[in-house]
Amino acid sequence: MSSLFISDLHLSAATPRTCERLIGWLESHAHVARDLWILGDLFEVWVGDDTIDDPLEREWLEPILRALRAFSAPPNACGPGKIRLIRGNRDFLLGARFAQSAAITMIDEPAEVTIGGVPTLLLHGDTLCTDDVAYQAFRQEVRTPQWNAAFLARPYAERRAIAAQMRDASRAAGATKAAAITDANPTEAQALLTQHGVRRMIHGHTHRPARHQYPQGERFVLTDWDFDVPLDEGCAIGATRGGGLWVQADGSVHQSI
Ligand SMILES: [Mn+2]
Repeated sequence: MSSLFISDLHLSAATPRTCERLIGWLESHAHVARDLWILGDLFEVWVGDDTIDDPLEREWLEPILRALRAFSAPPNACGPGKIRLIRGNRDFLLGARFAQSAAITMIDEPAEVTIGGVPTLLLHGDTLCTDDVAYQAFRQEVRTPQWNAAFLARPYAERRAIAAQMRDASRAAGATKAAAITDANPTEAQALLTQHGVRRMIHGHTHRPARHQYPQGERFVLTDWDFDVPLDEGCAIGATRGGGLWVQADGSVHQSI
């Protein structure tokens, strides 16, 4: 039995093909997976667990929640906890009600685990992008319990409007940043491997799937999923692959669609 890793699906009402793809993928992989790790950005945006009550969002979200629950249900597994999720920078407000609705166990990052006999560090990956000083300052601000509580206390519609503004600002800022700035910093990655005493690291976030090798160990970057090409963003986004990383019981790693 394998452990599977996926990230950066960025699901929303605007990504019906990616939603459909994930549902099919979950159905076809449930019986071969010992566990599934979702390493952040399952959703394009998450302004709070009351998203589940929004009739418009429910339409695409309910089938996703159902497919996630089915992955962990008999005969695929004997109870919840088969799927573990680390929050990403887009969906860091995922909470307990979502976790229960999807039969998912939420895990704080970085998570030190042994996968296929190999000590492994799991994280979303945005913390590795230390060259993006402006982003790290923003992240520090919005990831405090105080910011979260104040934001979640606002009305749902207001939270959605703020999230849309933040996404537009982030896109505008991202357009002017050099590619190297928004990638993981290799020195930071190597320091983290040493600090945690692990030989392997798996993360997403950068949408630059790769296997990097260092003296300290290796770093796998997961691919994002996007089977919906937004008309206004061209084919660069549509060119990405989707799929998961498999770690077998013997510790070997395979990339799959
Ligand atoms: Mn991300």
